[in-house]
Amino acid sequence: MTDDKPLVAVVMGSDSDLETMKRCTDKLDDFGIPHEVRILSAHRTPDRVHEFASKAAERGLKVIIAGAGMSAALGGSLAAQTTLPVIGVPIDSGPLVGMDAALSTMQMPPGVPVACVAIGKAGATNAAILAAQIIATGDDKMAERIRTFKAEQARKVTEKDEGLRR
Ligand code: RP5
Repeated sequence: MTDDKPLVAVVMGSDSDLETMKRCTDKLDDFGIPHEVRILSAHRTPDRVHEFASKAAERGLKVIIAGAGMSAALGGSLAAQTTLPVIGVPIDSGPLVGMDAALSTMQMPPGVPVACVAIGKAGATNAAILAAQIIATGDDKMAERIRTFKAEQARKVTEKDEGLRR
């Protein structure tokens, strides 16, 4: 996290989601994206969700990432109360290990979209990359960082392939 004004908010339903969502904040750090982290629950602290979501855009945030498990109403609840894009990360907590959260996040009724990424840590990482890509649509430096990230990712895979073939 930096001292700059946050562009991304990483919101999660419980501190039990922190370990998973650390993948997201680490990746935002890699991209140099200033972000804030909040614990807000759609069902346990609905008033605080409203307070946060209704002021998020005017505070200069560009993207909200919402990690939540089980019935996972957080992404939808935030999306209902902001014009910002909301990316939902289904957390693999609870007896259904994230399938419930994935369906709750992706199956938003028409009119209130939540962009749903993969369940768990892979999704938390991808949420940060997707947020970076959204920001990059209006930020050439961020677009360059994403190009570099993708090239580096490809280089590592190619190196492994060539290592195996040798
Ligand atoms: C959801 O319920 C949270 O996002 C978390 O994944 C799950 C369990 O929460 P805790 O009981 O661990 O606080 O709201």
